[in-house]
Amino acid sequence: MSYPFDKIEKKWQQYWDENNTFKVVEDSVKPKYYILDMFPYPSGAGLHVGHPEGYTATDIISRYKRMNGFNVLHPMGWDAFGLPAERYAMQTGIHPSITTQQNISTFKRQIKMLGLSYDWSREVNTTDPKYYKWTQWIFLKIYNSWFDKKACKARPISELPIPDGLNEKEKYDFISKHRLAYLAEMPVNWCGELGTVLANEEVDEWVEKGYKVERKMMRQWMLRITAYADRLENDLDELDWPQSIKEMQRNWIGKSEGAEIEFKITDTQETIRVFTTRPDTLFGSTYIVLAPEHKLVEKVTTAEYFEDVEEYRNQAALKSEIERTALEKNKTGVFTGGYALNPATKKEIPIWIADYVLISYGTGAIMAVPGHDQRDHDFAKTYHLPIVEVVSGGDYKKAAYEGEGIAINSSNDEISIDNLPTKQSKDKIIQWLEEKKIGKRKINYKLRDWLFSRQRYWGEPFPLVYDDDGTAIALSETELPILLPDVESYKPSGTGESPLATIEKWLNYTDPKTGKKYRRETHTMPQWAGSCWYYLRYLDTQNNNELCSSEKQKYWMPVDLYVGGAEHAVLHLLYSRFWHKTLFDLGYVSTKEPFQRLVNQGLILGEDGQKMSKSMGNVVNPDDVVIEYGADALRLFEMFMGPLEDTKPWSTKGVEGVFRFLNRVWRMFVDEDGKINSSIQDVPLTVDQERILHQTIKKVTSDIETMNFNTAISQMMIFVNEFLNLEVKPIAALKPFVLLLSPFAPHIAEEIWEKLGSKKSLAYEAWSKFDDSKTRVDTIEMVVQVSGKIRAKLPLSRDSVEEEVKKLAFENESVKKHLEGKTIVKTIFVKNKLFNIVVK
Ligand code: ANZ
Repeated sequence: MSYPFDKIEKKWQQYWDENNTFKVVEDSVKPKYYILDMFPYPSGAGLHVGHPEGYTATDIISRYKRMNGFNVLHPMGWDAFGLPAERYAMQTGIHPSITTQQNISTFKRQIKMLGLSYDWSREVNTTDPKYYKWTQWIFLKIYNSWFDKKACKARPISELPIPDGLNEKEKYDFISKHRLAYLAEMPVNWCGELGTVLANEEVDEWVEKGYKVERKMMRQWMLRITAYADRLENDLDELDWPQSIKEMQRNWIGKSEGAEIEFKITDTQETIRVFTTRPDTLFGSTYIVLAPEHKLVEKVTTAEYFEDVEEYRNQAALKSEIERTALEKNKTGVFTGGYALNPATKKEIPIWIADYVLISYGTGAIMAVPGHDQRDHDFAKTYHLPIVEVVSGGDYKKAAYEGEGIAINSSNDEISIDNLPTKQSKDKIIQWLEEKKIGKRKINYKLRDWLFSRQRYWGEPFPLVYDDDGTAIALSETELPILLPDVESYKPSGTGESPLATIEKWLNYTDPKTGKKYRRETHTMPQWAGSCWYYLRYLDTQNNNELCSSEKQKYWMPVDLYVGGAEHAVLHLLYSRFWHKTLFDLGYVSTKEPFQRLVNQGLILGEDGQKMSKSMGNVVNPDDVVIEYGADALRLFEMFMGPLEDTKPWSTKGVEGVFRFLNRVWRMFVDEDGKINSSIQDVPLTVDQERILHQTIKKVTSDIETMNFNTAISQMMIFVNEFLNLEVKPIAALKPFVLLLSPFAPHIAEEIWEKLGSKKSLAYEAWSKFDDSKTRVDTIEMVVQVSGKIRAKLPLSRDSVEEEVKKLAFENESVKKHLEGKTIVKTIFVKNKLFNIVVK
């Protein structure tokens, strides 16, 4: 019969709830430890077995840290704005707030059923006006700031030096240009048939259904994250994050060092600026390519090529950036009829347009060097453009040689970089360009400003209005929160605006002071907004006057450990670092970075080794596992599956295995009447028992510290194997074991602890200590062989020397017998293990 996990788990969950066991307040005496889980989006599907993996890991650390005297903050909440609830509302007419609430209750019930030690008094919900008031407030702070490049930090708009002599309009424009939040015409995914803008993640689905999705320009809010590119990159060095995630962030930021060079357009006063990482190849540039959207395209295109160019531009508009950068060989483009002067070779080179050049990167124009850039090489082959070798090292006729080397064919009457290695030729040519004022050193970033508007209903409204001229005006902080109004229909407005545009009453805003009328911003914020700063709200959820009090912030920040899926490696983590840095610059937080240590849990696959999905029918529901085996078994199994960071398949057998282990633990302590076993007695430990106990404490402790939970569990299994069947079980070994088990399987541990006579929860009991000298084995068993056959096993003290072993071996009766009449050839000694006498 299995142990009564069902009763026990309910009992202790209720106990923790009623006693507020895990509620924390600031305590200057104890060291703090802030452990954060990536809060979930409460989807309609309920909790997935992937969720408890990270949550159990952080729960183990939380419980362990509490027992080690830390003041542990471990909160949970809901990232509840987002597309699925809105789409569901579109289909059913049910308000997203209703489905969100239902989903939250399901998630909460499921999370509570796992016995996770959250301080529920700190729960947050991003869709709660009391929460999003502060999301809007941070937006206002960002909007009302500018980036001081010299100081490399954000500062309030009030400190922006405004040039003298500007009229009101010019002043407004000047300030707008400097704000960290600004309006820009940006492409959106527009689907005319649906009358709506699609989120990037929706595009594929509709295109597959045969809808036409094109890119349409729309005025949208942008956040100037690019101002922070350098700091976002540099500060990664100080973080205790997985290297792979740091690398992904670095790639996303994409720092690229090179130069900008100007090419004069023939017969005009205009120049084309290009960005290149290889200014040393300037002599090899045989044509120029503009992105189809480049604003000089109209200027350079001659009448003869006008039609071709127009047609090509229209086609390019239908392709996404990803399609355009795909590494296919057949690059396309058209000649514009225009020419520009290569300042190094002094040759007129043709200007083309091609969609492999993106408008959003660098200057949207390139100097093509087909000898040394493969994309240009492919293009030049297709369109029979000249290919020249300017860096030695490859066979430029076959493929571009993109490596470094010695410059060749690179001189004119003013400059020569011939015979110089790449690094020097770069420096020399940049210097020449700078002297001639036709180029300069330049660092570019792949990182783009953050497109922050969504044409959606279920998001935070912007605290902004427009006057009749379309001038944007920020509302005052005192008006926050700007509530999301109810709408009749969640269908898009048809104009590309969000459903908010259909609510006349809400749309019109009258300034309470001046009576002037305005129209509200109908875009909403992206789902990332609420998750950018939730870790700060947990510190002070009830504060209606501040985002969080500065004392609390100083006490708890930074987050000491952040655990979540690697799918958030880039966007969420980059966006929240950006917001945090802005808040830091403006003095609202005191740490440069929000998350000191980051750990990513691996994916849990289905039992078949495939990604869990409804269509594969391999989804494991945590509810089912808990009903059958209990929460402690689920927790223990998820930690026993393998290293936390690894991807690993589910195994029902594995759950049964840990469940059996828990039953053994139960039997070790509890007899059939539910009382503590009479075999548990207050007797001294034998040397062996003491050693196993101390080894177990040591291993479990260090494995929790390094988050190697699976091996900690193995060690506890060893312990149970040793103690389960003893006729007399020493309490002095079993009691500490309960504490070791408790972070992993807290319900069963609490229940046993209580049976052992405690009146209160073990949550704050002191963690068991080990004595390192007691973890070592002092006697060992020396195997004695005669010609490879075991003839004796001698109990010896550890590290006995050869002479000593030899003496005892030759005195042993059994060994003596096997040596009779033989000649000894040699002896082999392996310390602490083996003594072999080879005979003839
Ligand atoms: C000439 C050249 C010669 C280049 C050569 C490379 C090798 P990263 O490292 O990504 O910054 N480029 C610049 N702007 C572009 C745009 N808007 N769309 C597509 N390509 C663009 O790469 C910078 C290089 O990518 C630039 O250096 C430019 O090609 C191209 F042997 O210029 B290079």
